[in-house]
Amino acid sequence: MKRALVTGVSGQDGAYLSKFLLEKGYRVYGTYRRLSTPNFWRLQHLGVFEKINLISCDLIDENSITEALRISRPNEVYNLAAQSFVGASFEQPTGTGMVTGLGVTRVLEAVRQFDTGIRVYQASTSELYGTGGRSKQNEGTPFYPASPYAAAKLYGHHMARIYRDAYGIFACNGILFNHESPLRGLEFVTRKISNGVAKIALGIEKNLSLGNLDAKRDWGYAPEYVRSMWLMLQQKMPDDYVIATGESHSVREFVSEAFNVAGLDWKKHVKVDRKFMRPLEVNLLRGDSRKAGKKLGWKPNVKFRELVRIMVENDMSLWRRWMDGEHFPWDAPSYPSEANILSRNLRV
Ligand code: NAP
Ligand code: G4F
Repeated sequence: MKRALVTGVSGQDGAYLSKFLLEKGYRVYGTYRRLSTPNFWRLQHLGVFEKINLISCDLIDENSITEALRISRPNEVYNLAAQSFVGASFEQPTGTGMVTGLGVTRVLEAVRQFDTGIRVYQASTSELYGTGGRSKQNEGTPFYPASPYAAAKLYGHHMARIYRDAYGIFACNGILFNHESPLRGLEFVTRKISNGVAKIALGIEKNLSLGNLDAKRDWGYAPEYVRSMWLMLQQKMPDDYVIATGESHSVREFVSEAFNVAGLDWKKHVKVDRKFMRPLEVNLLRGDSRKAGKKLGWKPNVKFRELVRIMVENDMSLWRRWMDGEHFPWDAPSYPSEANILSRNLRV
């Protein structure tokens, strides 16, 4: 039986990937951080919580990474753990560098010392392209990161390549464009919108405050994207791949489509609040995943409109069940209104 270690198992991708690997017959080990309140709702939601071997580990603590490798003795490591929110990286630039950047080196170095035969997937990102993009971005497009998050990820990206070239470690960078789902964190714009629309449609809230509506993203469906991570580690040779839908839509289009699903006019409910704008913005991401199509046989099926519908209908259905008195593991009811969270822009 193959063994996989997934760092960041409590996150969106960690949850879907674990389910995928269990279905493939893997023994799955997942690392989680010690938090004051445990955060396993996604694994519970997917019905896989009991099937995963959980190991406490923090990417700032190298001993905990070595210990995770010793306990799991994996064939494959999927390094998904990160401070993954671009907005927060402007507020915590050094912390983001320590986790999202140096954390990668800690994982790679632990692998090098423990067993160089372990295959490593590094969660790289389309944010690496930053402000430079105009046409479709592929593996040859220059990187020009535009946030502390992206700069940290670029460092991790290069370290994975360096460990591949220097030590022969089978390390792959998955340059994944934005991928969303009902399990997306509530601070990311798609889920913020789908949850906001559901609450407005059900009369729980009246308005939704957002930042830059003009930014464009290439949004895909997370359960399909985790398959590409696994495919990368099954190849003969390690390599880096862009994973994307090839379509780009603005935040405004996402908003309009999401309110449509609920039969509402977005213009009556959406306010622009500059507190949700970033000091530097990535205006346009649109990926070219032809290499992944050709070499991995990977292609996306769920496109923009279906993705929006899946997310809005899911949040509406869960809020209805919750209001009917049903209680289940879920993030939305305990998530505070972002109105109470000050941004650095407004603190000065
Ligand atoms: P996510 O939902 O934010 O999950 C991040 C995971 O990392 C969580 O399990 C989190 O644990 C964990 N984590 C945070 N800080 C940590 C630390 N110091 N030590 C150990 N674990 C830590 O992110 P995601 O959307 O699943 O994304 C997975 C990875 O892909 C991330 O590296 C992200 O940067 C990258 N990525 C994501 C996308 C996307 O569109 N989703 C696109 C490209 C790349 P807690 O639950 O305790 O917070
Ligand atoms: O949903 P977002 O926060 O995602 P972002 O910044 O694109 O990053 C995500 O995708 C990356 C891949 O490209 C990952 F590497 C990263 O880990 C993360 O998963 O913001 C999307 C866009 C931005 O342009 C943002 O300025 O939406 C804009 N936006 C407008 N109003 C907002 C809001 N973003 C958030 N989070 N909240 C708003 O109210």
